[in-house]
Amino acid sequence: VPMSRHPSRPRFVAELSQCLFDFVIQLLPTAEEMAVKEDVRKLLERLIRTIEPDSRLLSFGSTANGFSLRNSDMDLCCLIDSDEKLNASNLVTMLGDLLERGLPLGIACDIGFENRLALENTRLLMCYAMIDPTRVRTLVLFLKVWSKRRKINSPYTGTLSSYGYVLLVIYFLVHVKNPPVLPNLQQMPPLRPISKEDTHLGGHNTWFFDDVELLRQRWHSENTETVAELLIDFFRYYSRDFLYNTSVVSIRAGLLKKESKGWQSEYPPGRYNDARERNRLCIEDPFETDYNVARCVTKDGLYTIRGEFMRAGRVLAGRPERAIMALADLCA
Ligand code: 3AT
Ligand code: MG
Repeated sequence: VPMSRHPSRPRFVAELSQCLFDFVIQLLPTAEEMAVKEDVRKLLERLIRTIEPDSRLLSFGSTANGFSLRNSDMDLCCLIDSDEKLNASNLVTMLGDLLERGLPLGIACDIGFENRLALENTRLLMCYAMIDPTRVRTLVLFLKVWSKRRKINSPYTGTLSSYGYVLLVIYFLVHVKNPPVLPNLQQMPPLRPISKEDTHLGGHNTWFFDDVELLRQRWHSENTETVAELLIDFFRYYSRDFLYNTSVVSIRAGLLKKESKGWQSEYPPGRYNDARERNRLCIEDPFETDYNVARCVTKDGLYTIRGEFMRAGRVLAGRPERAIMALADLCA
């Protein structure tokens, strides 16, 4: 029997899953890179403490949530625990000088101050990643590489931040997939009563179910789709089904309407930065719910992003001979 040049669809999809794992694994930071980053964080923290002894320097973003790629920047957040933040401006000056001159070992980093919400949303994403590490991490990391290679991961020029893409993936796994791949950590009943002081940060409710060990014992997804099946469906959903003009992605509450958040284009189009331009693509921040994470996405940016979702869908729906070729084509 002659071997078919075109493997069957199920075989293609199975092969694609394997390729996605292999592809993502070689892009992960090495243990050495992680160790160097931790050394740099400690060094900077020691420096900061010479000025403000009651301060801490914590890592957030991809370095802390398990979604980092090799050689990615490090996001750091400086917290001052004392009430009198007398030295804060000295600290900012000192860090500014330091970062301008460059850090040891060629590590690039951003340092922010008192960004406690970012620390919490980092922890939320990390918990989601830990519930189903293989599927969640592979999907997220692949989409990060893909969006960078396709040049649609640039909030400064009108496309979407990595954080935005991660929220699209989690929304898809919690609210679109049926049965869901992930539970909604912000809507699960707490194990014990919680008080408002414990859960609110600057007026925002930051509570979520964070006992991942317990979840891994008790929560099992009925969804058995492979990474490749999920990826193909992700591209289908965001190129065909999601209603960009009227809908808001919310990992906290599911699908919302722009109207219900006052994010529709109710004003006559002005020339600069009017609501319409800011809210082309709407992704609600999990905690800061009046904040649209995708507010930087412009009309052109969204057009490009949607075009890329469609292109990816086409590449994977076609009958490529081998999964590895499809992946190469996808990220070309
Ligand atoms: P890269 O590896 O740097 O591409 P990342 O996972 O570090 O991706 P970002 O650099 O986009 O992601 O964001 C780092 C963190 O900063 C993630 C989140 O805690 C916070 N953050 C970023 N953008 C926003 C935003 N628009 N609203 C609120 N928090 C944000
Ligand atoms: Mg980052």
